[in-house]
Amino acid sequence: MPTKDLRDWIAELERAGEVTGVKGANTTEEIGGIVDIYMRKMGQPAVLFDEIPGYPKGHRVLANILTSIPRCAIALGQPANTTDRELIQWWRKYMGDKPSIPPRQVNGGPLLENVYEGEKVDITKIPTPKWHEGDGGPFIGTACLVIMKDPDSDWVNAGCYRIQVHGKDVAGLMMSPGKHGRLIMTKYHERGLPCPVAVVTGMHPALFMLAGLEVPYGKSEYDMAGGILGEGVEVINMPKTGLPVPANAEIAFEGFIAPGDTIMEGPLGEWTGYYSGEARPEPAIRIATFMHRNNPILVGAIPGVPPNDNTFYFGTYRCGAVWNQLEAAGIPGVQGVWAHEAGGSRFWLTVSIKQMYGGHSKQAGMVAASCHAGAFNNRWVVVVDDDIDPSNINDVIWAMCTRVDAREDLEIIKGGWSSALDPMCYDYDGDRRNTRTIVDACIPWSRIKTFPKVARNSKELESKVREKFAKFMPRSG
Ligand SMILES: Cc1cc2nc3c(=O)[nH]c(=O)nc-3n(C[C@H](O)[C@H](O)[C@H](O)COP(=O)(O)O)c2cc1C
Ligand SMILES: [Mn+2]
Repeated sequence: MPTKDLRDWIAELERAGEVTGVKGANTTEEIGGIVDIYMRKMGQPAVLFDEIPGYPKGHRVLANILTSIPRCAIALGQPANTTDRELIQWWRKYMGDKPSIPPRQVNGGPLLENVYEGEKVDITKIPTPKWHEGDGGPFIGTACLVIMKDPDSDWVNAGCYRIQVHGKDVAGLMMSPGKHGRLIMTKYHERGLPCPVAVVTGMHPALFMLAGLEVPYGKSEYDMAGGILGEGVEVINMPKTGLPVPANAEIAFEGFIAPGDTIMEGPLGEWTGYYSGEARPEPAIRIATFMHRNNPILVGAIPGVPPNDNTFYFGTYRCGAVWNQLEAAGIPGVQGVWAHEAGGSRFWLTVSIKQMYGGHSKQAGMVAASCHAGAFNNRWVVVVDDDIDPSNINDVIWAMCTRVDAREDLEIIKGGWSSALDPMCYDYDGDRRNTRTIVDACIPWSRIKTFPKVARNSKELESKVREKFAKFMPRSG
């Protein structure tokens, strides 16, 4: 059995009613325009575009991929009816176990169905949308793997960094400082050597998820993805660079980044919902080989006004990481964590606790706002009691409306860990910081026994009527 690929995931989405089709939308603005609408409201299916004007029928684009709990769950090998709470527990366990299985070399695969070299390379054959009107051009790499090998060891890194199409055999690559790809590229360039690189799009989403997460320096994302899939990813080596790419991926190309070879790159709307400036010079990939499956599917994970593709998969991962770190810091009674989708999974965290002592809720809020997984770009932390579902924004707002006394319950922390992507960050001489607010929306500890009674089902009545009248229950909630 070949390892699971993108098409297996799409087939599972079809069975779960998690994907819809759109025909006839163009790449210049219509696909992006439609994806923007689908992303805005949670609970919408993924969208598979076909019959794209100017391209052969069957050359498709898949977007709005990981903006639902069922789609994330299926990608991680879990049932479609997994709840957000269960998914967070899955990540917590995953972070503890860190399963890892190395890739397996194979001799061929569907990716080799169409191979072009030299003059014949033309990546513009792939329908590549301009995702938002203000973008600097079409981006073929959003949900992608950028593969590089450390020149000093066997380490193969696969990071997700955006790739802009600049012509039939040129692409731009944007890697922020500190990213593994950038560190590896710098090693080649410091030795005066071109950096070999391969780009893959349209692989099983578990690979994309790992490529977008902070896998430690020196560890291959391929091994980690194998751990999720339960078997080593089948790979073939690209002919010029020898870099391994999944044998059943949809689209791949390889090439070289010469020292000092840059091209004006960007902008692309960011996960914060804003642009961060104008086009800038970034490394150029000169493409030597381009290959794709028959009827290739380009996959997009589009940043933009959240909720977006970062929100759910990254958000549920972050919830697990913050939960683990709260417990590691000695906070008892954590019942739930939610990195709200509208906050791009970083700006807003809700933590639910079972209060056990005075000061417990403030302590939980301070740790959530400062622990490694929660601190970067955070702006709001709301701590709620255990009767509040942290992923239900109505519940959270109700708690904020009825359990907060601003004189006591708001803490403002200045000089927090931030970045230029936060439009409200401020500068200490180029050192980007932000202000964050902790809202203690728990019932005051001193009033916990006398606080007005909540007018809602007891747990007992709730489960009794849910069971007896199961077929009359609303679809969700
Ligand atoms: C959809 C998506 C797009 C991303 N785009 C970029 C990007 O263009 N540049 C970048 O430096 N990081 C980007 N990131 C973040 C990196 O993928 C992430 O930091 C990852 O850990 C990088 O891999 P590395 O740890 O091997 O460097 C993106 C993440 C996602 C999920
Ligand atoms: Mn890495």
